Order: sequence, then structure tokens, then C-alpha cells
Amino acid sequence: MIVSLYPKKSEWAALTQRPVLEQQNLQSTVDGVFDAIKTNGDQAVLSFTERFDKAQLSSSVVSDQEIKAAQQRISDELKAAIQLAAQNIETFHAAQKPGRVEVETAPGVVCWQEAKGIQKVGIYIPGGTAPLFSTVLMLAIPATIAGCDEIVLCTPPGSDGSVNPAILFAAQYAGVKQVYKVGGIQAIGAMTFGTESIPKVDKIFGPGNQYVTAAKQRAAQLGVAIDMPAGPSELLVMADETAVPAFVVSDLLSQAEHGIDSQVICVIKSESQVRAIQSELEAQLAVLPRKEIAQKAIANSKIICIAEDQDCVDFINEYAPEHYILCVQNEDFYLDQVRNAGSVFIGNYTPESAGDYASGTNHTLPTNGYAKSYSGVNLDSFMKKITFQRITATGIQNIGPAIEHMAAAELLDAHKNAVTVRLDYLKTRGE
Ligand code: HSO
Ligand code: ZN
Repeated sequence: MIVSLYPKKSEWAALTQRPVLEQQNLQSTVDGVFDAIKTNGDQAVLSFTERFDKAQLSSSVVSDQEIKAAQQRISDELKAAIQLAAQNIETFHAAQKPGRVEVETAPGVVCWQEAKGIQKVGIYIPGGTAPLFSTVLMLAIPATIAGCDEIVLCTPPGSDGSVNPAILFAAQYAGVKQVYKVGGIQAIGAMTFGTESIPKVDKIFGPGNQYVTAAKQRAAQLGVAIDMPAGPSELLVMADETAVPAFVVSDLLSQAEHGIDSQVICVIKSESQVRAIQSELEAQLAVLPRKEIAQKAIANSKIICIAEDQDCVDFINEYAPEHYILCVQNEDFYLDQVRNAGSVFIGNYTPESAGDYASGTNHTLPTNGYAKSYSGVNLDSFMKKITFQRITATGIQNIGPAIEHMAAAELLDAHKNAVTVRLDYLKTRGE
């Protein structure tokens, strides 16, 4: 890890930067795949699956038999763990249900707002080095609670054409009825245009590599909503002397093992903590199965020593971490001042893994500084709010003249007239 001792504020901009990945021009690849899917539907999808995932399939649909077979391939312990996690996720997201808001803003003018589930949502679950079946729960459970009519799940098959059984189990457990073996750009393209077998959706959720992210961006331009711009996982730990170094390091590594482009930051109050963290890091890294990956991420990662609490807080808000672990004595001060973070984990016994799997909060969170302006996925992400209004004769008499004046000032006479005809009508009836 890079160590930075008491950096000047002028150095913060560089310290809050994320590792920059070589960006190839992905957009032309995305366009090629999208065009083919738009014209040739399933046939194009299957041929891309053969080309990119090396799987020869006659259909992308995951059959009921495959889902049943998956149940048998998972241990009872894992099933029970998934069920516990699912319950907590369900409890926390169900509590987020918004109520109806109704107000009589002026006599005779009643306005109200109701939240409705987005009709069709798409969930993308990547394959790759770790099959993240926990993400199935994080996306499908809130979608169900929100009242989405259709949940479409796409995930890439292995070269033998099979899908990870835990992904299938989690999908089935969370109530997903449509699962397709399709990954990468072709999955996003299929959910954007719809094919003979894969439905077009209204909003696409889920993480993915650079190709998937570029495809989601193109989908957004084509009118399909997306959850947020996704990037590599990151974690910032704020630790004073009350933090246990072994815990701090275990958390740093838990995010570092996601990918070589992950980044972890440890902010400490005193340079006397550096040694303990570094030696703990060496010891824990040495025995980590995903050491190769974590090591590369750790090379991009930083220990930053900042003496004053206010400066620590300002730095953290500037970095805007996806995950923020707070392990300090004066936690109230820090909690009071938090402005930019995806999800906050407080105290020695709150590892970030808890939020990744089973405490109940969502793990789909804004990365790359987007925590300054985006929320993580939550129940609201699967809903839209519709406003309603009903205005009585008295109501239009109350607010009508103001509307007429404003419309005239905007030079929009037809707008004004829509009020005038009604007010005149009421006048002729003596009301
Ligand atoms: N930490 C990841 C989510 C995850 N971790 C899934 C393990 N499984 C999101 O930043
Ligand atoms: Zn994680």
C-alpha cells in the first residue's frame, strides 16, 4: 500500500483518484452486437454466446429441470445461509415501502403521489472469477417487494452451457421466473430490444465488466433506464487506535479480492498505526486464495494519515467511498458529518461483508465518487412515483388567475385559455 503521511490539502485531489483503467473503444463493439440483436434476435444472441462464452446452446432459456437440478447441487448449509440473508434483505427493503402522500394544497385542489413498481426489470448477474449469487437476492427481492410485474435475469453460461447452481437457487428462492443463459453485451442488448425468447425491459440493474457497463450506457441512450454507472469495488476504513488492526486489514482485503482494479483506503489518525496495519496485511495476504488479485488491488491502495478529525471527515467526503467503515472512538462526530458514502459500517464488529451478504442492506452501491450524487440501489430504484390531482370548481377559481398570469407571461396562450374557458363557464353559471 502507498503510505501518505499528513498530506497537504493540495495533495488530496491526487489521493482521491481511482485507478484509471485502459479504456478501449468499446462503443463500436457494443453497437455491432446491439445492431445484430435488433435485427436477428435470438439467433444473434446464440451466436454471440458461442463466440464470447464458448457455449453452444439451442436456446438461452433456463429450463425448469435445470432449476430443479440446481437445488440438488447446493448444500443444506448454503441453502439455509441464503434463506437467512434473503429474510434480512426482505425485512429491510419491505420497511422502505413509501406511503401515499396526499395534500390539499389550496381549497379545492387535492394533489397526491403514489409509488408503483416498474413493470419490467432486468437483472444482470456476471459470471467470471466469482459467481455473485448474493447480487441475485439484492436485486430480485426489492423488485418483488416493489411490485414489478416481470423480473428477467440474465447470466452468462460456462462453456459447458451450464449456469452456477447457487445463482439458479437464489433466483428461484427470490421468485424470479425468467432466467436466461446470456451474458455480456448480448445480455444487455437482448433486454434492451427484446428477442423472441427474452423480453425487453424498462430498467436494467446489476454489475458487470467494462463491456457490460458500456452496453448499459448505450441502453440508457436507447430509452431503457439503468441503475447507476458501475465501477470496481472500493472501501475506505477510518480507524483510530480503538480499531483492531486484524479486523481493519480483513476488511481491506475483503474488497481488494474483488478485482485487480478494486481500491481500498485506510485513513488513520497517527502514523504509529502504520506498522501494525502493514504487518497484519502481509500476514493475511500471504494465505489468501485470491492473493494474486488482492495483491494487485493493494498496490493501488493507500494508507493515509490525517491528524485532525475535521480533516479526516473532509477527506472522506471528498473521496465519497462506496463502502465506509468507521471504527473510531468519537463515532458520533463522524456520523454527524458524513455526506458522501454509499453505505456506512460502524464499529469493530461490523465487517463490510455483512452488508455484502446478510445484514439486510443492499450491496449495489455507487462507486468511483458517484456517492456524491447517487444513492445505492434500494426499494425506490424499482419504483416510480406518479402524481395525481383533482380540482373542484372552487379550486380552479382559487388558483386559475395565477395560472392565467403565468401562462401569459410565458407567451403560452393556449395554456392560459385552458383555464379561462373554465372560469368563464363558471361565471356564466353564476358560480
Ligand atoms: N462488495 C460487492 C458485492 C459483493 N461482495 C458480492 C461479495 N459478493 C459490491 O461492492
Ligand atoms: Zn464484496
